[in-house]
Amino acid sequence: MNDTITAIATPPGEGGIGIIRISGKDALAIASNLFHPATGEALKEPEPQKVLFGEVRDPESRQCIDQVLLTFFKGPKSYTAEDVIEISAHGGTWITSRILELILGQGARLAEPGEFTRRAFTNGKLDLTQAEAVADVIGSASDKALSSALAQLKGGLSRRLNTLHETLLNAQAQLEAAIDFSEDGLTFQSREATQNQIQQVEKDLRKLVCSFRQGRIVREGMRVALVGKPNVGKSSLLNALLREDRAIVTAYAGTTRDTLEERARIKDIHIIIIDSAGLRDNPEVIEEEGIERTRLALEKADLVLVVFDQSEPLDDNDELLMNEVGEKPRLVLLNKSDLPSSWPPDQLNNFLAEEKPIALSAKTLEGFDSLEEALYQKAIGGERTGESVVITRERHRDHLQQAAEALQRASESLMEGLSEELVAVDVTLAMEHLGSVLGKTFEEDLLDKIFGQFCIGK
Ligand SMILES: Nc1nc2c(ncn2[C@@H]2O[C@H](COP(=O)(O)OP(=O)(O)OP(=O)(O)O)[C@@H](O)[C@H]2O)c(=O)[nH]1
Ligand SMILES: [Mg+2]
Repeated sequence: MNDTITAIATPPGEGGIGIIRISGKDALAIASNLFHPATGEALKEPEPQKVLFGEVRDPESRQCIDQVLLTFFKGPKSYTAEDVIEISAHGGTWITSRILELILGQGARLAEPGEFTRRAFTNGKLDLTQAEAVADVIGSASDKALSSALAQLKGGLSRRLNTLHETLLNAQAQLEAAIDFSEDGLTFQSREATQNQIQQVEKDLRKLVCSFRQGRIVREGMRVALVGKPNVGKSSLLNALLREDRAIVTAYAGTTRDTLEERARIKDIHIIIIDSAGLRDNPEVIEEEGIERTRLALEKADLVLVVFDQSEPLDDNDELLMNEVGEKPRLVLLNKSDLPSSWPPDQLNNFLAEEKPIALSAKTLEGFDSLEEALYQKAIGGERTGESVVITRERHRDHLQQAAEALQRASESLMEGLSEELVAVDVTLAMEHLGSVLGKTFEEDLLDKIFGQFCIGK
């Protein structure tokens, strides 16, 4: 942790500017050996956060490598809280790697992916949720994803969790006091008051856990699986949604054998559309394998588009389909609306019961506006919880879920009149889970995993 690290911070390839970053106690000394300000003075103790113009020269050959701008960020007022130097050179692959090589030659070490941010975390500049948000800000692919990542970077989630942690600490103190001093006849906050505190925190945590579906959809996109009997037009619908002939479409039932994933965008959200093999009884062998994959796709989907062909009479396979979909969130689509319907309205009502189907045609694109609006509402509108903080990572969801469960046990123990010691065990456990999300307690391999997903130079 004490060495000085360096990396090219801009993406590989050619561009207007290429930035090389150095962080650590020798950052300034290393830069002084390579950088020569245009003023002719030596780079001794430059004014922090001020941009200097000059040249990078090879200390051995004295050859000028490039004209650059250099900025010095004096720790702790820097990204990593250490001394940081940023050199903005012309953005050529050769130039940036030459400068990097010179810096390495001065004793710096090449940074691991995410190591700058890891240092920012270790040095207390960011907590773990904020460090994770840095990767999400960089990776965000829509305004919604970006604003949710920025809110987390600015500490939205941390503040919420810290407040809850504080409340638990308070409840814990009351429990401990009751354990230690109860025999002296002192009275503390009543068990009910402590229980109320614990229940309130549990409720808040459960709300956050519920925001995960929304958060993940914003961050990664909504997984939408097209399922239906063979030949109802699933692949045609995929193509129509993508406005591209991506999947093979034929009049032969059983055309699609494998699942196929494609990304599309509706307004500001990403969706991942999955086309799949048609579901039916007595399939052929390859088809059977395809159907297994359809089931997997179904399982992993956030939303299922259940496709029917309203130009063909209903049969047993339609029933089979509804059973397969089970309780998954869904939209029912009646495709081929350009053809005459073979479904008498009564039969339709009986069969679909409470569903509000969308009639549409993959051929004429009739009904597609309704479909896209419905998809958008499913992704965004339907479940607005009024919660401004959403969680976007499974890691957070799992810890918060476990914290909520521990608190539920704690409040049950209080209600049943069990001892404070027992209650305190669960409250402590809940606090530990919150601490894990924030990075108050962590394992090195968890950090390796989180920061390993960063790009080099971040
Ligand atoms: N008239 C009409 N024909 C359609 C429509 N959608 C699909 N078709 C036709 O229906 C047939 C089957 O379409 P596909 O998209 O291959 O159906 P699928 O559900 O993917 O079929 P499998 O892959 O076999 O499960 C093709 O001949 C399409 O041209 C539609 O809206 N109107
Ligand atoms: Mg198909």
